[in-house]
Amino acid sequence: MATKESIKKAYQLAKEQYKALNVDTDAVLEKMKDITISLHCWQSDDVAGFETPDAELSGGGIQATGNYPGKARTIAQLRQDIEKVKSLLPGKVRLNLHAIYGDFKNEKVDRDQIEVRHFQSWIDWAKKNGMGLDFNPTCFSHPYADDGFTLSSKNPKIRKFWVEHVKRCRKIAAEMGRQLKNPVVNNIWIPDGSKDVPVDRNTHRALLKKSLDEIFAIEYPKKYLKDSMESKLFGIGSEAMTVGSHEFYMGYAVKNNKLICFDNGHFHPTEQVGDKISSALQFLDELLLHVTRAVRWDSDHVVIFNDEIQLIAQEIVRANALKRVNIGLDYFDASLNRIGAYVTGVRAAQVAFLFALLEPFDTLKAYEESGKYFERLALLELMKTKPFGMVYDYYCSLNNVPVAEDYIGIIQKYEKEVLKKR
Ligand code: RNT
Ligand code: ZN
Repeated sequence: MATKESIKKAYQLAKEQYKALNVDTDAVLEKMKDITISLHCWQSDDVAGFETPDAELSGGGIQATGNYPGKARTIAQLRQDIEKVKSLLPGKVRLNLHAIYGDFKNEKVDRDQIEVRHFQSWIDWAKKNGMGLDFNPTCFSHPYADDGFTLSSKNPKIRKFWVEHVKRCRKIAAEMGRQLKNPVVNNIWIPDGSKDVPVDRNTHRALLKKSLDEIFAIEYPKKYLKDSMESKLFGIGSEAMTVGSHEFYMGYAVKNNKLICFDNGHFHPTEQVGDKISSALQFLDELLLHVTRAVRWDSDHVVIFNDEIQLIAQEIVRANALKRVNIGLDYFDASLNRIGAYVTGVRAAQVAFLFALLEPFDTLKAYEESGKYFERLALLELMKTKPFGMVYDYYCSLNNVPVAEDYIGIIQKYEKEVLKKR
């Protein structure tokens, strides 16, 4: 275990190295305070939720694989886990809830019946923990999602049911935002699509548009609620067509001044979400990110510090858009310690933003503008071996959370004392 003193010493050395490139590490650490990561509640229990005691993720083309012991089975356990995660992270976090995580108290509440009261204990918990909340309608794991269409269903009864669900979610989210004095992003993702080549894509998309128009007919103040929509390329069982494609939601968001959510697992494997950010920001006020790691497909692996996430963070920082991008995570790996999955993923995301903030952007830009492409390339490569880990360690130390590998032992202890006993 490194001492505070040695961490500081290492930081001083790092500071000098960055200073030589005109990068002020103290100022960068100040900026890290502006980076809030929204923790997706669903890594804690493999997207099961609390509608019934034995609920499981089903349908929707997403899958949690693995059966590592210790998943949260009650609201109390989930809260305990999130509090543990929070205690191991520097920087601000919010909690991102799905509608199936309501406090239903053994009552059978169907999705078209949910109300603010089912989430009041979450609002109170968030207030107590000084956290903002985000929200999501749950348009999967339900008999009415079994035929693969929800908001774009040709069955009027099914479509009406889901429209009602999402309307209620917006109402709940706006009330959360009002009580917490902190806007809640309500992100709509639907699994709608078809396994084989359909002939009538058009009607499904027209129905989705109609449903969204109905859903958004009620206006809520932006200071309480931000509406977002998440596109997707394909899912298991919807390989041939996804109704809510990128073009669909981009068009809808631009026309109606909504947020678009980029999940970096939802595009062709060589497409880069990082490259999309400065395009979308020309036309939209704000974005939402679902930062994830796709391994060959939308596999929702734990986020790591890879090229993809580096580019996402760099493009946000380079475009000076930290205030316009809401950063959420989205993965659910059931094959490893779930608390570890959270902390490792959030730390990787934070390191990506720190790495981006430590970039000598002005120098790089000057090289670019004067056609000095070798110099630009060389400096970009050099930045990869600069001691940003020492800066991150110091950031952890300043925030009184475990530094470097120290969090591993703490999570092992939590596993032994808490998770294994569940
Ligand atoms: C699914 C989407 C969506 C979900 C969550 C649980 O492909 O990424 O965001 O992962 O709503
Ligand atoms: Zn997502």
